[in-house]
Amino acid sequence: MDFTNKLKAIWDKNNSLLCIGLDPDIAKLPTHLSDSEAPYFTFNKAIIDATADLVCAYKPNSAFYEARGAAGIQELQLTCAYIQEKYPLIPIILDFKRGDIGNTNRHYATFAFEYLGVDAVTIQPWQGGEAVQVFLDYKDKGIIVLDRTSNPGAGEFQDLMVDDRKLYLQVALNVRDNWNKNGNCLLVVGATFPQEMAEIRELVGDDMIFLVPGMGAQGGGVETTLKAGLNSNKTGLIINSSREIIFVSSETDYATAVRDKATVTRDKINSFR
Ligand code: OMP
Repeated sequence: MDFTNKLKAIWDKNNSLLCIGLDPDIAKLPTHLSDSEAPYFTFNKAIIDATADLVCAYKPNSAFYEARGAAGIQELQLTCAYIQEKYPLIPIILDFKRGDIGNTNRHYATFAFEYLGVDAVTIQPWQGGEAVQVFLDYKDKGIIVLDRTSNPGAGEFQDLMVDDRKLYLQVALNVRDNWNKNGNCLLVVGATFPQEMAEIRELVGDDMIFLVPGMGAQGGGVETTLKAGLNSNKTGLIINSSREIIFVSSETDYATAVRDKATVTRDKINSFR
């Protein structure tokens, strides 16, 4: 099943727009895990088992694994394989924000789609459609393009006026009209900028799905996000939260606390749909 249909099915099945970001950090892990052989995988596994009926996706961010070298990459691979085997209905988004010339992108895509076998990736649009075509050609995979990011300094380039429109609106329009021929493109739109999110929704219409980071630890609001980004089917959003959920407790029974936090977050999101 392609990424969009897999996502739509799990939105319905789990009644959830919540994506949990699997961004482990050795300094923040429950202390009893820091000495274990595969601390990130062990940590993730418990979180996945505790939340698989509450989420619409998991989003491991490659940076947290790459930082630990070969061992980290192996734990990323184990995490993806575990989800694929035990919870095959839940899509995996590899957040790696890659982008280079086409020949190099081919190898990034191979890592994500052939080696890890993930369902979607985040990419940056800076080098243009010709360069990212190699990602777009994976028709069954979700290609999630950075558009209006959640960080405080996002506007430095993204807000620049280009032909009477801000750059993030030009990117959104270009993705919709030129890159989305296979219907597999999504946009990253931060929860910290609801006004910009509303403008993008208005411009691109109902069909484009947004990956929304920035809720929780970065201060994005639930109500403002839902108001700005929902489409007319009351979906259209993958709302990510990482630190606020996964590090809610450092006790040995952290998975129970994670489940409680994820339940509250999912239900809060649903209360504004
Ligand atoms: P928390 O702030 O802990 O919820 O984590 C947010 C996650 O979303 C991290 O993995 C970020 O790298 C990622 N992210 C952003 O925070 N802002 C963006 O604009 C884009 C992303 C992303 O592509 O997911």
